Amino acid sequence: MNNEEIAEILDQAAKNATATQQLAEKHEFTLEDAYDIQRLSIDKRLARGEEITGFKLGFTSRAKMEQMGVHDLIWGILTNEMELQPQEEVNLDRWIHPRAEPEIAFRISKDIEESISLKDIHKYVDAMAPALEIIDSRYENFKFSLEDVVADNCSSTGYVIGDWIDLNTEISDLNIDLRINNEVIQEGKTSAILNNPLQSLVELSRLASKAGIKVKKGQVVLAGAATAASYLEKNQHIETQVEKLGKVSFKTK
Ligand code: OOG
Ligand code: MG
Repeated sequence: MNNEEIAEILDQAAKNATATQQLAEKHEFTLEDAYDIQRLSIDKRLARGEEITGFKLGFTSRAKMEQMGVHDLIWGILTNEMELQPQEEVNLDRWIHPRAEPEIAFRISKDIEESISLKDIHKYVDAMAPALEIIDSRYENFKFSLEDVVADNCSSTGYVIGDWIDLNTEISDLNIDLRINNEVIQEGKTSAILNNPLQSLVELSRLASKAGIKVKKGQVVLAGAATAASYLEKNQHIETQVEKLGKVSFKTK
């Protein structure tokens, strides 16, 4: 099976909310193939009229690596179809076995075309916000290898972003949590994300420039979850609270 055929399987699994078996071992694809498959599956979304709204980093914290058993930083692509509005009520039937995780989002203010360093971040990013990511692996039982999860666009399926605030606030060591129906289910520190969530932008700039991809003005970047993710059920209120940044939430039905 070639990369295009594998991309088709993953795209259909996402579209039909039906899990597929893992593919990397059976079809012997490499990490490089996996990113190619990810691009091919995004091309299918673009052909349906979706637009790229940003990027996400994955496995930037130990909590996530340990929960999923994958220990390498990964990156994926976000589209407008994945974006939810704050407080939106979303029907869980559109997904397979969704989980939510608390994140920090950044807003790009100037195109990034090369690898940038931490001290230059403020030239390219003007705001940040509390965010929630919804991940929904297209693989059975939410189990995958590094190659599998990358090919599956890093389980990307939804995100919601709170109010943007200036980048001036120091965010390297803030409390961040995940609340379901007002009960704290996960809690951590933003330092869990690569010691400083801003470092995720440095990593993205390196990976994107190497792949020949521009991170454009107006796009958003999710830094990666600071805590493990939790499964969603119907009729829940899901919220993250991030010290100094505020909160954002959505509902399920
Ligand atoms: C892969 C996505 C990881 C994060 O924030 O670490 C991720 C997964 O856990 O299914 O989004
Ligand atoms: Mg995430």
